[in-house]
Amino acid sequence: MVGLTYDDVLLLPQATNVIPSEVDTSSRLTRKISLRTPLISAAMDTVTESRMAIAMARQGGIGIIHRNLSPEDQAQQVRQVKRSESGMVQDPVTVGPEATISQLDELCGKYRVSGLPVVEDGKLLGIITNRDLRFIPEEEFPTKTVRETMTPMPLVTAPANVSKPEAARLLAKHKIEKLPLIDDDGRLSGLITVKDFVKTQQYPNASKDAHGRLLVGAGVGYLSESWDRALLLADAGVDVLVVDSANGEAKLALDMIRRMRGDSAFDDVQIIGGNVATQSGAQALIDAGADAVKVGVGPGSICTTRVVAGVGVPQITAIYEASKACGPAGVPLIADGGLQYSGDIGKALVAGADTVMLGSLLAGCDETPGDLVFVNGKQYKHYRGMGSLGAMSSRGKRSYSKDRYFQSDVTSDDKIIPEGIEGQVPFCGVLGSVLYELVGGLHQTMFYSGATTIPELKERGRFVRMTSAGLRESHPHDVQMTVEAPNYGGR
Ligand code: RVP
Repeated sequence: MVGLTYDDVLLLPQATNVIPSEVDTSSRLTRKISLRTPLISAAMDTVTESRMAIAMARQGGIGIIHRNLSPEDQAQQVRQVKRSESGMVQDPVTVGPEATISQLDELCGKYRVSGLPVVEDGKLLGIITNRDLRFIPEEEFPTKTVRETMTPMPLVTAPANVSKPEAARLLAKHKIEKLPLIDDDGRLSGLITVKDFVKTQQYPNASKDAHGRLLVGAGVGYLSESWDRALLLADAGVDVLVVDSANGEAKLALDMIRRMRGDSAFDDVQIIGGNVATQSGAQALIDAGADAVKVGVGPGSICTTRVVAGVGVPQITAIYEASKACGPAGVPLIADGGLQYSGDIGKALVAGADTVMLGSLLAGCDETPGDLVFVNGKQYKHYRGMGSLGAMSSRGKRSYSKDRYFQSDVTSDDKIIPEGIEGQVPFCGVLGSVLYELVGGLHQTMFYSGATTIPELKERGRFVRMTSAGLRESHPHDVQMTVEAPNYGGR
């Protein structure tokens, strides 16, 4: 078998009357979930925590929260995404009347909210927001209570079944930012905020669940302790769980998917299995009950599996082979790792993928975890493989991701066999502008291919294989680049 990857192929230009800005990039993430933007941010500790997941979902994609965190912290990250914006917060964070302003401040910081309903024994007593705190000196925060400071009932409220237009009317009429919803006994049953209305208009493509909350995924392992982690995440409202393994065909990983699929706790959760790189690997995941199959063994920019273990399949061939199992079964395929340019997205889709997962292309964004690093006056962000020594070693805190590489029994850091490296990528600003370039590139692919939808692109796309001279010709050549383009060389 010959193994080809992104740099080995190009898509043939075709007759077209498609206008790039009018194409529809919606595609299936799993059996039950579709995304308007077929992009996923990788479950890596230098790529996806709640901030990134929120930004991805707002743009119509989805983020998978990494699992190099305690189960509680990971579930907390999921909750932050689910609470970040929605038509209505069903289970709002609240504060008790006897809490101090310092405690309130901590809660608001933790949940990234600007104010909270004040509740005692389920009953709404009042509301406390930035407005109430504006004239309180900071020295008084540790002693002043919420009861002394809040705006008490009667407040403008609405019943739980209030319609969206009516809620918007009440917010506007009373010039308020938060509308608590209460039942006949005055018990708090939800909260609508003006911010949510603004966000809905600002991000019309956002990926949302039936309650208007942003979609989010999270990675889990397959060892016995992963079961409790998965239950915690399901309880936190996660939409998608990715059973995350460097060899998705390993019996333990398949058993985990089978067990989850057979348990009603995961009825509302879509399960992604991976990673595999062959038809039989994809078939094994489908047979175990996976709702999507993730493909990629060794293509990642930070991955050394192919040289350390000598194992892997170049990514275009891996996608094509796996799609032979996924296509007939109607199970979506995720192409994970190895994408360097926007043009690789269309290549992955034509090879058989439905969505793509990105690490290095997003790691330089403002929304990723970690601070900016300055090197010779240029700005960078750290980016490391989950199989790197740094991610798998304890270094003072526990690593939760060693089992991705089947090394969870390794107790000392000098016995780890890394399958990834640690590095940095240029800082590239906010995710919104990076995705604008990536999705814009996909629009162009669709124009050249004469496709107005992703299924049409998958159907119509045809490859030509290149030589190394063809690849050299594809990139700028024989000219010294003086200005970096935002989607080439400037990242
Ligand atoms: P890339 O987008 O090329 O940076 O690749 C990201 C992908 O690489 C991840 O989604 C994951 O599948 C894989 N990965 C993460 N860590 C490692 C490793 O340490 N080998 N590989």
